Amino acid sequence: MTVGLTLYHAPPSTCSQKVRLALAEKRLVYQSQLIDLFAGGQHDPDYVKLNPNHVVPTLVHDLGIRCFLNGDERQSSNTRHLIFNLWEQIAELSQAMTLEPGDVIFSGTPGGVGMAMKPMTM
Ligand SMILES: N[C@@H](CCC(=O)N[C@@H](CS)C(=O)NCC(=O)O)C(=O)O
Repeated sequence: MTVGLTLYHAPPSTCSQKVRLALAEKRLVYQSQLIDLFAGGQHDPDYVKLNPNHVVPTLVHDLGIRCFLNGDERQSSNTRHLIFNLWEQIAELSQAMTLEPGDVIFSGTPGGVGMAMKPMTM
């Protein structure tokens, strides 16, 4: 199984617990990377590249986005290429509405849309 989410977290951190609960509620599988706050793991240069605020948790997404039409792959990309990342989209939408478990967010689309093909392909 490919795991597209990696959670950098610390067991005693309530901030981490909040995210672990949200992921469990949505039954999302993630790769776990433990950060030892008491040993200063949040200041490790490699970790700071991921989270310049030196805090946990950090959730990294790397999810494939693929679309097939009649068995032919038309689109293939990854969430890391989104112009507005998943967290920005959720934060923006949450300003205007209450998101519930199971809600689906339709965002933009990767290249490969039939209307933009030459010749146009539907
Ligand atoms: N706004 C952030 C806050 C994250 C945060 O403050 N994390 C704490 C643990 S709960 C932390 O990493 N502290 C590290 C430190 O103070 O050195 C969130 O809710 O995720």
